[in-house]
Parts: sequence; structure tokens; C-alpha cells
Amino acid sequence: MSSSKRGAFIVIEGLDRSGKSTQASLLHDRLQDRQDAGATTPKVVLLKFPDRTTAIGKMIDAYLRSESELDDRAIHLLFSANRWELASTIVAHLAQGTTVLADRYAFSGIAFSARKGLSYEWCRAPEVGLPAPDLTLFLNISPDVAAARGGYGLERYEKEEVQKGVRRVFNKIGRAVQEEGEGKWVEIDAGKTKEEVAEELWKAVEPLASGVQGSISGLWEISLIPGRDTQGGT
Ligand code: Z5A
Ligand code: MG
Repeated sequence: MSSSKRGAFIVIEGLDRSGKSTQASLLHDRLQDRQDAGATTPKVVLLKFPDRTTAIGKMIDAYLRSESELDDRAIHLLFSANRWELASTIVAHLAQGTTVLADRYAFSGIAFSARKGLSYEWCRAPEVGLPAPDLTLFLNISPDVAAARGGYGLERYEKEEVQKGVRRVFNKIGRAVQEEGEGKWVEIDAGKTKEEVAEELWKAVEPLASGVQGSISGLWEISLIPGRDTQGGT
């Protein structure tokens, strides 16, 4: 890896049962194998949001399993705080040249809360300044194909009317990310076989696999965050 490169931050988002966790794991292994084979690919770490292992994550887990009730704004802020807990870890990995993969990120946070009727801007606000992804892979799937992958689970949002609303907000977010230049947003047809979807993802990921040039910016922030410039400036 060239010394001027940092690790790429790649996010996998998508609809329910679109195969995010399946593809995140396959992508992780593919990047890891390249490294093992001596390629110039940096190390790779896979994160999952929500991270249910932290103290905040445990509160989120209880809420999702309907074991606790929380105000809509309170749970939104917990999901965001769960990302902020890992923000400095993400930045440190990227600065060291490690590729960071995230299974869901801020975009899920906005989509699920805005669907409840909270304003889009309010939902976006706590996410502003998080490490910005270089690439977001959005796994799109039709409700029919998702249904063929088995019934909804038992968690709070695993209901048809919730998923329909979430799909609408995700579409809005994808357009906004593209228009505002917040990294690249690539939509993937997730209705194909696991192997076909993995190949589609790889086409988008391969150019970033050996690292990327430039500073790590803050999501939806116009200026660079002081201290986050891996080129040495602040
Ligand atoms: N949430 C939120 O509200 N705010 C936030 O900020 C965040 C999340 C980050 C839990 O998330 C909930 O939290 C979620 C959003 C909300 N609520 N919902 N819905 P989670 O990430 O923990 O949810 P999950 O349990 O992992 O479900 P999922 O992400 O929707 O599933 P997936 O990861 O996309 O799919 P998968 O587990 O990889 O695959 C599903 C099944 O399909 C499985 O049997 C696979 O073997 C099969 N599969 C996968 N790919 C294929 C293909 N290509 N063909 C056929 N079958 C396939
Ligand atoms: Mg998943």
C-alpha cells in the first residue's frame, strides 16, 4: 500500500432480508483472502450496527426485542450514540490503512426513525460528523423476493408496513447522498443468487480494495474535521 493511502470505509445498507450480513461476511473474507495471498490490500475489519455488545447496544437490543419501551427520539439517539462509540475506532483503523466494512450505518438510523414521522433533518442531525463512508452499497430487493426468503422475524421493525416506509426513506437518502457528494452510493440488485450479488459488490469495491487517497471527512460536514486529516494537516 502506498504511504499516502488510507483504508477505505465501505458501508452495506439495504432492505430487510436483502442479504447485508451475508454479503458483508463474504466481502470481508474476500478482502482478507487477498491480503493472505500477499496482495497489496490492507487489513480489513467488519463492524455491525447496531453493535449489541456495548452498554448502549444492550439497551437497543432490549428495545428491538420489545423487552423495553423508549420514546422514538430516545431510541434514535441511542442508535446514533452506538455509532459514535465506535467513531474514533473507525478513524484509527482507516488512518492505519485498514479497510473498514460496516453492516448498516447512519443511513439505517435515519430511514427507520424518519419512517415513524420524525423529521428527516432532525433524524440526520446526530449523524453529522461521523466518519463518512467512501462507498455505500445499497442492497435493493423487491418485497416479493424478500418474502420468499422466509417470513418476518419477531423483532420490532420486522413488519411489512414498516419496511415499506423504510424503503421510501432509503430512496430519498440515496438521492441526497449522491447529490450532496457524500461518498459514492451504489445500488445493487440483491434479488440474484448470493454469488451473483457478491460479484456485483466486488465490481464496486475492487477499486478501493488497496486503499484510497485523501482525508477522512465527516458525514454531512462541509469542512474537514480537525485532526482527522491522515495527510498530516488539520
Ligand atoms: N436499525 C435502526 O432502527 N436504526 C439504526 O441506526 C440501525 C438499525 C443501525 C436490527 O438490525 C434492526 O435495527 C433493523 C434496523 C434497525 N430492523 N429491521 N428490520 P439488524 O441489522 O440487526 O437486522 P438483521 O436481523 O440483521 O436483519 P437484516 O439486516 O434485515 O437481514 P440481512 O442482513 O439483510 O440479511 P441476511 O441475514 O444476510 O439474510 C437473510 C436470509 O436470506 C438468510 O436466510 C440468508 O441465508 C438468505 N439470503 C441472503 N442472501 C440471499 C440470496 N442472494 N439469495 C437467497 N437467499 C439469501
Ligand atoms: Mg443483517
